[in-house]
Amino acid sequence: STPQTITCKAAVAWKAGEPLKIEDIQVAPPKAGEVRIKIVSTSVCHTDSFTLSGMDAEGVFPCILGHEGAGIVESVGEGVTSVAPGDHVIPLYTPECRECKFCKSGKTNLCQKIRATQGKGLMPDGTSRFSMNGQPIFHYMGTSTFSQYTVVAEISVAKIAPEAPLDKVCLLGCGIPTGFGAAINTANVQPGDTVAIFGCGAIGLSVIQGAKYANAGKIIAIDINPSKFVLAKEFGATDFINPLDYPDRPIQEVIVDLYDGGVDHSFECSGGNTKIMRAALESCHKGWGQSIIISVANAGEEISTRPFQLVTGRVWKGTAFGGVKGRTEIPNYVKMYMDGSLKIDEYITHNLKLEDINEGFHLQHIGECIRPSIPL
Ligand code: AHE
Ligand code: ZN
Ligand code: ZN
Repeated sequence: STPQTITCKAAVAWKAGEPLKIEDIQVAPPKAGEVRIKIVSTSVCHTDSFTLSGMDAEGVFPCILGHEGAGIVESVGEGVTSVAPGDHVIPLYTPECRECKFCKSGKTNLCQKIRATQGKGLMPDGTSRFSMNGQPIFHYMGTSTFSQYTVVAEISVAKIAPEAPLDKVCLLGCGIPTGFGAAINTANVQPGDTVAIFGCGAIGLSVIQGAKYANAGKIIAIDINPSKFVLAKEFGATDFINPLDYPDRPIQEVIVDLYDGGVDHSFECSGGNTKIMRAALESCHKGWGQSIIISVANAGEEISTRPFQLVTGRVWKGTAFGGVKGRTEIPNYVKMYMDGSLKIDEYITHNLKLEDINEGFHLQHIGECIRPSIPL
């Protein structure tokens, strides 16, 4: 039977800086190459509140935010072959078409096949599947998981094992692969390496998890909120530094002193603080230390350091979605969770209803919540 328009609940971002509002919206059927998904669970990532704040250069309103979700395929458009109704899936904000220059390069996960329209809040054909009483509503990051139903491109869908609990593996939509992949793919942490993690939220914890998986030697957790060290330790951190304990010295100086000239790898997971990005770079060992920028800074922000830092062998890098090619690799992250070699449950500090999603944003902002799990 031909799929029809669905009316369902969604959290709509009407305007930058305003709380999300739960509305009954319309979700059109998937067009050719598209997939309509019944979202079962979503979480919230800092980037959702970043875009809602109005600081995202690509933010368009009204839109439906959300990019950490999991669900079940409800219907597929013409020509879709890789998934079918009933399949359990995770929507991907970094797609994997396997045929664009980027996908074929073997050098990056940044598939560009639909990047232009995705950045404008539209499906690849330049239109939206979301509306409310005839008024179009924009998509977000190609995923829009704050809705009971969403439509995404086929290349933006990772098919996962049906046994996996969707209220947990929804976290594999962003934070966990981003941090874990930054350690494994982007930095290529080696056994015995010394690693520093600036910021111990969901991303930092995932870097810690990845560094431990790679058998790093010292794993240094850095945060100004020492309550974060409890989970950091559980995830594998060996050393703990609160920069507020060193009010008279830049933290990079402290780290270079304490760790024999600096660390092999540093990871900036601070939520977009460009001063911390600099401190992370300057904590690296002369000659080879590399620093990975993970978080998203406000529109207009710039990073700086003395060029001498790079001349003397430190390397500044960045990563999106941890370098992970989602359709190929996310099913393996699900398997690792199922066989006990990847932690997910420990991140979920709150269970919230969709109606309370603004509270989730708030709790995350004040550092109370690592990740909420929100059933749709
Ligand atoms: N739209 C922003 C940039 C936002 C951004 O950098 N997004 C990250 C993912 S954040 C996940 O929580 C990303 O993957 N970027 C790669 C890409 O292609 O967007 C802006 O500055 O305009
Ligand atoms: Zn995210
Ligand atoms: Zn591609």
